[in-house]
Parts: sequence; C-alpha cells; structure tokens
Amino acid sequence: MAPTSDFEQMWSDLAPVGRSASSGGYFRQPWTTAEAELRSWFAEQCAARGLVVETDGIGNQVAWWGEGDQPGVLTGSHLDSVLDGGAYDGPLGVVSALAALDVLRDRGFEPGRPLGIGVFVEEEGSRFGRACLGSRLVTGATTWEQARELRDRDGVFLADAVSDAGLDPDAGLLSLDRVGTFVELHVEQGRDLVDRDVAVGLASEIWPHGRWRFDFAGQANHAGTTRMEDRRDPMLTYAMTALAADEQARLGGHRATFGRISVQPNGTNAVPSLVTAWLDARASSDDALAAMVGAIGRQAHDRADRDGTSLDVSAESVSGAVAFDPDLAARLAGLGDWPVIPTQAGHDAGILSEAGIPTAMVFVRNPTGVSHSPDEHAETADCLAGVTALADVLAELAGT
Ligand code: HGY
Ligand code: MN
Ligand code: MN
Ligand code: MN
Repeated sequence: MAPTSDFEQMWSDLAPVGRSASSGGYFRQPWTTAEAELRSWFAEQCAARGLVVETDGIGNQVAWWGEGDQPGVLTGSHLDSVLDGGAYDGPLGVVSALAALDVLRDRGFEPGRPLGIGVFVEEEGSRFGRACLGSRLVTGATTWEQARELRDRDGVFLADAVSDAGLDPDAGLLSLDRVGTFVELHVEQGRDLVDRDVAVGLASEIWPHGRWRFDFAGQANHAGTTRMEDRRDPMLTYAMTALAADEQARLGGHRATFGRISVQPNGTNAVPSLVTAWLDARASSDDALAAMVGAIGRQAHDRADRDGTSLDVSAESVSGAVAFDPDLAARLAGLGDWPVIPTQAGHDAGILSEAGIPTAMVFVRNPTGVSHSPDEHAETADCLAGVTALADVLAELAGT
C-alpha cells in the first residue's frame, strides 16, 4: 500500500486488511499474515514521514520525531483485533497518531522533546489468551520466560508463532526508558460520550477486570439412553454457571460473560465429558470484582455438587483497577473542556500506567457503544475531532 498522509485515506487503506468477506468483521490476530501486513503498513507510513521505525523482537513498533534527551511523549495503540472484531478498537489510535503528527507539522509545530508513535502487539489476547501481552512484556509485567510457553487454540507455542512470523524474540523488546508520558487515543467502547452528546473525552480510570478459566468435568454418556437422573452433565453445570454470572453482574452493576467455550467430545448424541469456559468479569473496584467472581465460583461449585460434576477454576490475566493521573487528565481535559470518564475496557495505556509512566487516554465517541463486533463504528467527523484533540494534547505535552 502506498503511504498516504490524510486520515480518511489511511483509514481506507487499512479497511480490507484482515477483514472477513462474510461477517465484515476483522481477524487481525497477532503473528499472522494480516498483522504482518499491518506492521509493514505502519513502517511505510512512518518512513513516508521521515521517521525511523524500530520493530522489537516480538513485533512491537515505535518511531520517534525530534531529538533531545528529555523524557519523550509516546502516543499509539494496537493494530490487532478480537476474533471477528471491529475496525476501530486499536487502529483508530494508531491512524490518529500519524494524522495528529501531520496536523502538528502543518501547524509548523516543532517538538520540544521527542514525540513517538508506538504499536503494541497482542493487545486483545485473542490468540494466546493474555490481554496486553505486548505491552506487558515491554514493561516487564510479564516476562518472556512466563509467556513463551503460552499456546494458541491450535497448540502453537508463542515462541514458535513469533519466530514463524519472521521475528526474533532474542532481539529484545522495545525500551520505554525515553517515555515520560504515554497518550492512547481509542474509540469509546461504551455510550458515555454519545449520552453526553460530545465527540471527545478523557479517561479517568480502567475498571479492574480479568479472565477466569472454568473446567466442568462430568461423565460422557449416551444422550438418548441415559436416564436424566443418571447423568453427570457438565454442560448443565456450565449453563447454570453462565446464568449465575449474568445474575451476579446485574446485581452490582458490573460486567460478566462467558464469551468462549470448548466442549469435549462436542458430539450431538453424547453427554459431554468436559466443558471448558472462560469468564470475562469486570467491576468498579478490586473488592467488588473479587466478591462477584467469588459468588459466581460458589454458585458453580454448588451446582456441580448437585449435578455430580466436578469443577476447577483458575484465574488467567487479571488486571487491577487503574486510576490515570488525575492532574494530567484534568490538565488535558481543560484543553477542550472534555469530560473525564471511566472505561471498563483494558488498554495498553493501563499497563504503561501501572509501570509508573504518567498516562492519559483520549476517547472518541462511538454512536452505538458497540465494540468487539463488526458493528463497531465511529463517525468520520468524530474521528477527525479526535485527531485534532490528540494534536492539541501532544502539542501541550511535547511543546517544551
Ligand atoms: O478486552 C478489553 O477490555 C480490551 O478491549 N482489550
Ligand atoms: Mn483496544
Ligand atoms: Mn479490545
Ligand atoms: Mn450409537
């Protein structure tokens, strides 16, 4: 794809990459052909702006504009998607960063400190199950030794997926040593901005959230001949647990769903032997999250006792509450009198904030709030308002 300079052209260049012809959703899983195409697109866009791109051993990328040894300002997001995801979650932050840099240059702005654009890999955790894997590895929140043995649904080890993608994990990871502040622009994954009738907002916090694996084990049996009272059906225990998760989330105004399930042997005329399901749970505080997941677990165990099945629950990537720097959020929100709102979605910004880097998030209105879906959308006018807002934020932070 030939490098382009304006937002809409960049957006239309990206539109076909990893897009499903049937659903219109995106399959931009990390270390796949689609993502490799996105990685080279980003490198082309940076080169067209005279920026040298550094790609680390697992595919994280960064390009810096401006010299100086003061702590720099990094902006960016991710290009990977969930399975059958939307176009905006991630790429909007990267395309807007490139477009904001163009706006600053058009304004004759000269950075008083280095201004960088970054892309983190496997933010969604859609292939190896760990959200924000690229940024966690860069900050050291997760080590390569811990991550390299992760396996995807086809049993491919992370280390092999990375090297099969032509990358060399031994080449090391991006350094954030020169990053003084990180700003991530992101499509809002909710309705706060549309309900307030505003195009742009800042983030106050990220709700604590995580993923829990539930293994329901029962007894494989004949679906037709086995009397109901003789069954030990893990699908029943799973179904009642999914109901319990929904009830518990609604009770406290939290969020919980089983979005992924595997059934063994997955036949139509046999009671399954094992049902494995992953719970995504989020709540407004660490205590509330622990209490909700605990209640779901208890109800699941009680149901397993009743069904004669067994249950094992294990936590996967759990993230605590992230409160963004309130002074930074207030200072930046003042640039456009933008609201400061919470998000229930995890972001690389949360990982960098937890690593001690002052961090802010700029949200762009999502007219329906729908995300992680082919229906995810943002109006071009709002995207352009986001680019201008990001340029104002970067000028404020990197001007001196
Ligand atoms: O799942 C999330 O919270 C984010 O969209 N990766
Ligand atoms: Mn995202
Ligand atoms: Mn996402
Ligand atoms: Mn038979």
